[in-house]
Amino acid sequence: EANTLPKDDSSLENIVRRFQDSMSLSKRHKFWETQPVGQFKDVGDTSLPEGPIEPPTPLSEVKQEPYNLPSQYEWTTCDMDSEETCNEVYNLLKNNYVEDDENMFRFNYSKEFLRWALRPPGYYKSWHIGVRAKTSKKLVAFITGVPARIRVRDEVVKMAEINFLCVHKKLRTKRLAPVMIKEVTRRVHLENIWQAAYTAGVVLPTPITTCQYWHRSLNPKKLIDVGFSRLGPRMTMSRTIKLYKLPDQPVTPGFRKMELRDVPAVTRLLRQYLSQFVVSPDFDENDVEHWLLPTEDVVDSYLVESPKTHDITDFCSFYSLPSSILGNQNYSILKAAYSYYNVSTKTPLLQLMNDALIVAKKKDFDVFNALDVMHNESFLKELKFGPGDGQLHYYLYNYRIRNALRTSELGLVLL
Ligand code: MYA
Repeated sequence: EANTLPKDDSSLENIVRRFQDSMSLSKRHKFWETQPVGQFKDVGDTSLPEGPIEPPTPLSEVKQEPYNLPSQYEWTTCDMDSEETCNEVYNLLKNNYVEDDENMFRFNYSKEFLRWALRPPGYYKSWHIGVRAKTSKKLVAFITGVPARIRVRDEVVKMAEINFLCVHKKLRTKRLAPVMIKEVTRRVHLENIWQAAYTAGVVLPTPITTCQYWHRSLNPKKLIDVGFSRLGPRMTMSRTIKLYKLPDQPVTPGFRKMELRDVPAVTRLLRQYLSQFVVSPDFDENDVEHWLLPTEDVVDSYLVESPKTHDITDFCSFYSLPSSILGNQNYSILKAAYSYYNVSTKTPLLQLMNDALIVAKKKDFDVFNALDVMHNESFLKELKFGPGDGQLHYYLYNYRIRNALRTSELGLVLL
């Protein structure tokens, strides 16, 4: 025991510790405390190295059988090619996935979106994991991973992006989530992958950064009617509608939808742009074709082709993620576009994103959302985005980052 000095309970260290213990940040996390993630007690410890927290184990030592579930439940691998399975997943999420703090809205990912999100290049079917009730075969829980190469500083790391963790409302707080997380971890390890990236609205040990959503009204009347936004002070409905009015057509010459033939140029543009951030995906042409080539009602991408040189100089994209409106007489769906990856080299980012708003409005989206990542802060206020409530925390599994990042150092958008 190196420290033989009696500990004075009133030492600053102890006062700080008792204060932290009383704060939510050091709530005990019985599960997360056992996992190779940055722990709250290590925040600020500059002696810890960046990189993997624990080394890979030999594949022969990875547990070969699934983890045990409570006896009424069984594992299932969800085949997203199957219309029937895709429907079951869609319905589980539609009824039980993420809601806002006031329970007014719930994400309603479309089936086409789920197929897109879960079948990128090199995906593993075994990472699309469901839990069924043994007797009724009803799908009651879900978690997924997809493979990605994520660059952290100058290291490209093979990771799993974990998403769509969902436990049926009737089965909450029974510690099913930790079993699901351990099972997806086991199946990722079986593919010799040892790191993961994920986001959550809840604080867990320990975010690499914490982002905020900003919202740009496109259909202010509906947003106010459904309680998504409120009339500002000293504002009337007609003044509000006028405030958010947009031109009918994009203003940038050469602004057009991305096509298959643009994949090489967009890949070059995006790789160059993303290289400046501390954490970003390492996209190749296959990834760009999958993640950014427009897919109707799923993802949209536009670019600026110089009318003179035909160079591709700028790029913007957004994905489509509607929310169910819970308990409104007049509307049942909120149509939301989410800013994805944007690159400006010639067109000012402000003008490029204004054109993105214009095309989103034409496609009948009610709201355009963006996180304060990458260079987004440079246009949010000027383009009349307002800050949302609630935060989105980004995490890495089994990879330590010494200090939390600024949101503008993050070049990663998860779905
Ligand atoms: S984020 C979206 C999460 N989904 C929802 O919010 C939908 C609505 N909510 C639910 O379905 C349930 O409330 C869920 C929890 C399923 C979230 N991420 O079973 P429990 C911890 C990680 O009794 P339930 C997304 O999809 C919690 O702190 N952990 O709780 C990314 C506690 O642990 P501890 C979470 O409410 C997911 C334990 O679970 C989350 O019935 C990334 C309680 O379990 C959360 N969002 O179910 C997953 N919420 O005691 C991690 C709660 O320690 C991936 N918990 O505090 C890690 C990388 C894995 C791969 C690694 C490969 C190398």
